[in-house]
Amino acid sequence: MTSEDVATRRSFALIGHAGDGKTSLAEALLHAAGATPSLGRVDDGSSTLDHWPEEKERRHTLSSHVFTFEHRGHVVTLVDTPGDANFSGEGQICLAALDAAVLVVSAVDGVKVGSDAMWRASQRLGLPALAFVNGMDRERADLERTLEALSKLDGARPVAVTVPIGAEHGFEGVVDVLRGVAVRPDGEGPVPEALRAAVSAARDRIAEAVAESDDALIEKYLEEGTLSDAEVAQGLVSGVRAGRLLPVLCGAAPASKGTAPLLDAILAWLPSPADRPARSARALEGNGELQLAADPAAPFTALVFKTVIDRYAGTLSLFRVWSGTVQHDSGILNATTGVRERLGKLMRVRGAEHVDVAQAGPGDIVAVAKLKEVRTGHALTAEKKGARLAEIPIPTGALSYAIRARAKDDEDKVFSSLGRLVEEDPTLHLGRDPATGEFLLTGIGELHIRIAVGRLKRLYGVEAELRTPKVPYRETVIGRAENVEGKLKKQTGGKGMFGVCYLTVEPLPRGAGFEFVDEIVGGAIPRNLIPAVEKGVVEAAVHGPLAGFPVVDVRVRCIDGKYHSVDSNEMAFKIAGSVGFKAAVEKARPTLLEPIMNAEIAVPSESVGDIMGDVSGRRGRVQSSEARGGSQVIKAQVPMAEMLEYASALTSLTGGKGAFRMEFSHYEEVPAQLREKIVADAQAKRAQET
Ligand SMILES: Nc1nc2c(ncn2[C@@H]2O[C@H](COP(=O)(O)OP(=O)(O)OP(=O)(O)O)[C@@H](O)[C@H]2O)c(=O)[nH]1
Ligand SMILES: [Mg+2]
Repeated sequence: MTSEDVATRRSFALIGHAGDGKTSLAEALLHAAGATPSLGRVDDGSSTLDHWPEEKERRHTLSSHVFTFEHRGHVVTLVDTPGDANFSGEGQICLAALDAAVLVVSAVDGVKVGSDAMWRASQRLGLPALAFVNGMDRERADLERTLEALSKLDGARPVAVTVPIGAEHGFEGVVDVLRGVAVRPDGEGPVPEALRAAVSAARDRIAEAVAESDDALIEKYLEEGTLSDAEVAQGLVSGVRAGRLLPVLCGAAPASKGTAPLLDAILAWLPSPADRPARSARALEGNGELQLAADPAAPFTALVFKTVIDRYAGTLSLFRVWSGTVQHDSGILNATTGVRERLGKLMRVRGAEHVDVAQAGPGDIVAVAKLKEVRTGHALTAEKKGARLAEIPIPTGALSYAIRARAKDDEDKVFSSLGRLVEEDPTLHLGRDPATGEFLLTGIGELHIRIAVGRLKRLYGVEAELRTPKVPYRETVIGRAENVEGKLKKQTGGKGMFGVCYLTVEPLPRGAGFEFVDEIVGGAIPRNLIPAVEKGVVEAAVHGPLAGFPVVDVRVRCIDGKYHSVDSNEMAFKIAGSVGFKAAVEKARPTLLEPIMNAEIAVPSESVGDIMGDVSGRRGRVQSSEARGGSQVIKAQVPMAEMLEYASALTSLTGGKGAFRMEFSHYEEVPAQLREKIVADAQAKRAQET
């Protein structure tokens, strides 16, 4: 692969709130580029992207889907991500492997929680972006209001680059402001007379925005009051690639209105891999930190951002090449695990299908089958002179259900199949409750977990049962306990065991985690044995003394100790640490913390009163209520424990017309009465087991 080839690569994710039209837009782009023979539609199940049966049935994207196509000398990879918060973690992992984002928002109700969450995720990664205001053909569509809402997004400098022709049911297409042409689904034409002034004003606003984003151009603009077409075009490219400008297009995706200009903008304005900042990586030979550019001649590095279970090809790993060029049938190294692997065929992904390619270079996104130990997030590299890119962080969920096989005989198959699903979706986690020994399936929300169980049945023909979700309570202290002794003294036969530590325990702010501070002076505990005290403390913190939940937001200071030159060893100090920690926590007014969720509930206005009452009944705090589109949106903070089966409650309160999403916000102390009940339950459970 050559540098000229790298310049032709584009990759981007479609991001936004559920139902705002990402998949419809992706289908329109693919069709406009000639990548699909007919226009796929979400509504009749003909979408190439939403290809899971569950997606066709629910008409929502449940996992990100990848499609690579060629268009006008470019190789473009589009990733359609799910808007529902239950599945957006997986979409965020994909963002880390791509060069740009296209934010899709609704012309009717503008920026919603899902738009905002994914926008923030793309901003954290510094991704250049375009925005597409979709649904211009719908009643109450309003571009100006939506632009206003976009300008409130963190770090966004929106500037409209298309002007709508007609409105609502009469929406025909758009004027591409910079080219000065009207673009309708049946072709291009002159700007309608009635829109001349609006188009000219839009061009002025683009020039102004471009000038403001560029120090060199602002001077000229202030002097001459305008910029040349070439300056505007160039300024727009550099403004977008540097993340300083957000060009906003508009249209109606299923009708292919406004979508052709978006395809042009993707090729013209979004960055090629070579336009992105270098990524730091750790050299595997030597130990230096490298800055890796998208150089096809450099050693191969890549990130695995997705794992797909394919019915025919088995498990596929999708990776994005950052540097170097890799051939099919070549040896590589998993830089994360140190395991050597052999790549078989390299494939470009086209929805549910794949086509072979001989090689892949910077910016290319390809799939390979059956790698031994490669997981989503891992870094791959060349066998020689390799480097390790920072792995992609995996967002995890907080809602756990106990899960077991419906039929006892299926147990092995259920858990091995679940293992594969978890490999495919790393935001799901299968673990064991240490207190009860039950298997727990942890995910982002109820729907996330239920869809996984549904897929288990469809893909592997086995049925699993879920039981009431577990709330991930935490323990902490609200007081201080000073100088609490932790002691182990044993004399059995010859050699004894001896270790004493004195611990002070104090609260830390919420979310601060767990800290151990070594304040031993004068060798009261020998240096080499202090880590053993810490180990004992950390292990004891896994199951707090109150109800067996992990202890968080606590600082443990080891301030003094005693040792014996013969009888002291690591084991003795570890036990002393653990004994001391438990005693200190019990003296420092231990309490329980519970997860609080940010919930956003959209309902018809006649249900608002009922919903608010219900939220208060769930110990929730309503924070705002505002009209959006045809519905009322209530934002509230509610304890997770009260929201476990909210989906069905909402359905009955609103006759099925409500929608909600929620995500973890923070931990708060559990009210005293409830705490007593949770502690009593935990103690009863423990008593039952022993
Ligand atoms: N009238 C109109 N309907 C649209 C438009 N875009 C999408 N739709 C419809 O809105 C619904 C949702 O569209 P999708 O493309 O599935 O939305 P999405 O953003 O992919 O949703 P998720 O996959 O859940 O995140 C479908 O019924 C589409 O036909 C539009 O521009 N105008
Ligand atoms: Mg979709």
